[in-house]
Order: sequence, then structure tokens, then C-alpha cells
Amino acid sequence: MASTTRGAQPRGVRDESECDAIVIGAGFGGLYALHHLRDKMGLSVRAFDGAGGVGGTWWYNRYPGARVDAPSSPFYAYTFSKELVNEWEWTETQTSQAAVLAYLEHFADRFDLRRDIQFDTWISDARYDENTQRWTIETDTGDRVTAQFLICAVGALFVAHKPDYPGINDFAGECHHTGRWPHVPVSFSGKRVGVIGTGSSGIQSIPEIAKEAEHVTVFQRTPQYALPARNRPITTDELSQYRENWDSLRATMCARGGWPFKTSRRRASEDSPAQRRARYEELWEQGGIHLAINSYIGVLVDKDLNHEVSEFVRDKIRETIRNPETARKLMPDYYFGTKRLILDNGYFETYNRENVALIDLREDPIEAFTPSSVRTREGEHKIDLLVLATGFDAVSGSMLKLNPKGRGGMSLVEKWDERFDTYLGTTIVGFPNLFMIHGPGSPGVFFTMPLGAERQMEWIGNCIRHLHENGLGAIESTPEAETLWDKEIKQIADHTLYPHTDSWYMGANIPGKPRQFVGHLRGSQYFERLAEVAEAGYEGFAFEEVR
Ligand code: N01
Repeated sequence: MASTTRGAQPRGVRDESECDAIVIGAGFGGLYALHHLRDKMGLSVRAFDGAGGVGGTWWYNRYPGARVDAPSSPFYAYTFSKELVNEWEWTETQTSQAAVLAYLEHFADRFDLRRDIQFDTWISDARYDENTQRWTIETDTGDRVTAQFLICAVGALFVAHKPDYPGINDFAGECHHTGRWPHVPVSFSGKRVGVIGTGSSGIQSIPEIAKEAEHVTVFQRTPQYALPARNRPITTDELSQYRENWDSLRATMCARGGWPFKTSRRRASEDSPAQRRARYEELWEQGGIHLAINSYIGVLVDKDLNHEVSEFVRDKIRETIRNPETARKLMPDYYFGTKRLILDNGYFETYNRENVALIDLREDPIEAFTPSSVRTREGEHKIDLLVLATGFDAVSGSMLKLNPKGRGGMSLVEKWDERFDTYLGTTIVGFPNLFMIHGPGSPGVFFTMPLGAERQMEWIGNCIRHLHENGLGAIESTPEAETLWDKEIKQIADHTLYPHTDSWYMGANIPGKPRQFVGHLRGSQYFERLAEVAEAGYEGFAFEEVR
């Protein structure tokens, strides 16, 4: 294998080197890719990240209140090493951003990963050479590196979406996007704060901002369902039990789309309305995503059942909000669960504070910005600091930003002009030897992301081994396989209520983005498919001999 030959040259001088694989990204996926390829497979690997440290999404999303909004400690973590599971002490049930970042820093140190990661470095070009069957990347720091394999762990939620309201740049105060939060403390004290956006980031940050700010005005476009996270300290007993049962918990996660616990197989028709209501109450009290996934089969498929659960949550919101007019504006009216589920820590209660006001943009849209205010149709709202919690160009956005050039110099922007076609969510026709982690068409956010990244990476590693063992130089998915995969993803999504809702899952949050469901909804089935494809000699792929 070729070895890495990076010299200590000053910036601006081209540093040319060769290695077996280039990894882009140092979040959960990229760190694991580096560890797996280098330490388990013995390849020479170089990794790059535009951030100044490890962490990916957890490096950037430092807004107040940022926490894991999925089944959390100790499950939102690497699962492959029992030693790692045993040695890391999680302290809360819903892990904070700082704690996840500390964990990833520990991971990088424990496996000595930093020596092969170049931080503060953006990839300015990534290009495939059909003759050499290798990728060459160029960086903004003057490096040029070639490798047989390009692993893109560029993040599903990375490219921050800033709304293009006319005049938004006229606002002269501080303005921060939640996904690009400053690394120095942001003070809200004595300030009038405006928050645009009420997805996970807005709903997590608004209660924290309201505790400190003089006044908060929330600009809401779509009212949301949010379930109580019920974050609390995790006990040592709980942690020991998880550790003792780790193998079976991990197996359950693999079999149940990332969820570590047994779920109810009960049908709603087996219970009376009163019994169902009692069950919803119990799951609401339990908190987290239990209500969504553990009540009855088919909440995200059956319109009537979904309506009943939606109404239950709406009742909870009504009960919480003192001002009936505010409660009316906060009533979600889409199918429960079809936008990314949100876990909150006192979000609805925040509207009972005197220093918080809610503007419903559907009734009172933003018309202009001035240096010190947001003007809506019905009034002017004085603001010192603006928070944009307006989300991301999700899943496809970070790959398009990288915009690799494949066969014949075709760019990914051209290839994905109308649809984000992939095969297995990991490969793209026309882009040999390129692999994605959490690409469009893979389970990504519908599975516990660290475990999903591990399993995808292990599959990619086996695929690379297959090439090496068989004297093959390149692998590429076939157009037929890609078309069938696209159909399969769509078919699975169409069976559910997800496509009925405008969400980032559907690409609907970005003006002009093609409407397409971006994920694979059946995580366990997805990983079975990966295994079957490999067992069938990498069905759906074409190989080239080494040139
Ligand atoms: O982004 P979002 P997010 N004018 O797209 C609104 C993950 N995450 O950063 O619903 C006015 O969900 C938009 O309105 P609408 C998680 O997977 C994880 O909150 O499109 N409003 C919506 O209210 C999550 O789903 C964690 O009508 C505009 C909001 O902005 C994903 O990241 C924490 C607008 C955007 O919500 C994204 O969450 C946080 C406009 N022009 C997030 N454009 C953890 O696990 C958009 N909006 C820690």
C-alpha cells in the first residue's frame, strides 16, 4: 500500500502526497472511518475537516440548550468497542452538546486519530482520474493528495440554511445561525432577541435564551409537536445495567432501526379509546420518543391513529399555555411525527413568561428588516440580536457543496440536478471508488447515527477489501441498481405519512430543492440489504481490473 508522505511545508506551498484513502469530515462518521480503515485494515489514510477540531455537527452546533434529540446516553455513541462503552461515564439521559464533543475528543485521543487529521482545511476540488482509478483532492491550504478511495463523511446536517428575506442583511445587530454558533459565549443579557425558526434547534434554544434575555420574539412559520425530553441525571445503576446487557442492547438497536428497547407490537384496535388515552399518558410521562414509537403499530402510517396521537399532543400544548391566543398559534396541524420529532426541555412553558412573544408568520409575515428591527405586516419588532434557527440543506447539501467530479469530469451538481440518486445511499453512478456515509437513500437520521455510520463504514471496508483481494482497481454502481434503489426508497416512504408533510426529509425547506424523500425508513432492513448485496458478490456493482 502507498504510504502517507506529508511533509511539514509552509502554507501556500503545494504538499503532494499519496495514500490509500482520503476521509472528508471528522464527525462521528469520519472519525470512525479513519479508525476502521487505518487501524483495522492497515490502510494509509488522511482525513480533512474544515473545522478547527473533531466533532462535526457537535463542533458547530453550540447554541444554548443543544442536546441529542434521539435515544441518548449511552446509545448515541460508538457501539463497536465494549471497552469504550465501559470506560465512558455519561452523566445525563439526553446528552448535551458539550458532553458529546468531549466524548468525540476522547475517542480521537484514545485511538490516536488526530495525527492523521488536518483541521481548518477545506477541500477545494475532488476529481476522479479514470486512467489511474484514483481520486485527487486539493485543499485551500495548498495540499494535493491522491488516493484510490474517497470517503465522504461530510454530515447530513451541515450546510446552514439562511433565509433569503429581502433586506435581511440590513440588520446591523449580532446575528447567529444555530448551526454555526460562535465558539465564544454569546450574551443575551439585557438584549431583545429575535429567533426565526422552531425546529429542534429553535425549540431547544428558545427556553435557554428566554432565561437570560430581556425579551424574546419568536418568529414561527410552522407550529411543531414536541415531546418532553425529561432529561435527568443517568444513574450508575442504569449505566451498569446497560453495560452488562450491551450485546443484547446493541443487537436490538441493529434489529429495530437503532432503537435499543423492545417496542409495543400492539394494535390500536385492541384497546378502547380510554385505554389508548391512558397509554399515551404513560408514554408522555416517560418522555423522550416513547410516545412516537412505542404506543401502537402504525402511528406513522394510519391517518386515524396519527390523528388521535396528534390530538393528544395538541391537548398537552393547550393545557400548558396560559394565553389561549398563543396556544392557538402553537397548534401543530400536520401529521404527528412526519417532521423530525423534537424533544424539548420546557419549550411550551416558555410562552408563559412575560418576556416571550410569538409571531405567527403564516398570519403576519416578515416584510422587511431594518438595522434594529424585524418588520412584519402587522408591526415592528425591535431586536438587538437575531438567531437564525432555520435549519440545513439536509443530507444532499454537504455532498453538493463538496461537488466532486467523477467520470468524464461530470460534477455531482450536474448529476444531482433533478434527483439525488444513489445506490444503497453509499455510492453514485459515475463516481467510482467514492463512498458516502449517511448519503441520500441511507437511513441516516432514521437510525441511531453513530451506529449507522459504523455499520455503513464496515460494509465499505469489506468492499475495499474485496477489491484488494481480487486485484480490482475500481467499483461503481450500475444505473439499473441506482434506479431500483430510488424506487425502493420512494416506495417505502410512500407507504407512510411522511410525504404528506413539507419537511427537510422531503427537501421542502430549501427553495428550489427537488422534492424527494432523502432517507431509508427501514434501518434494519437496510443493513440486511447491505449484507445480501455483499454476499451476492456486490450485486448492482461493476468492477474494473487494476489499470
Ligand atoms: O432545522 P429545521 P433545525 N422563514 O429544518 C424554519 C437535527 N438536530 O436546525 O417548519 C421562517 O428542523 C422552519 O419552518 P418550517 C434534527 O434532526 C439535532 O431545527 O420549514 N422560518 C423550521 O421551523 C433536526 O430535525 C439536534 O415551516 C423558516 C426551522 O426554521 C435537524 O437537525 C439538535 C424559514 C428549521 O427547522 C434540523 O433542525 C438540533 C424562513 N424562511 C437539530 N426557513 C440534536 O440532536 C426555515 N424556517 C442536538
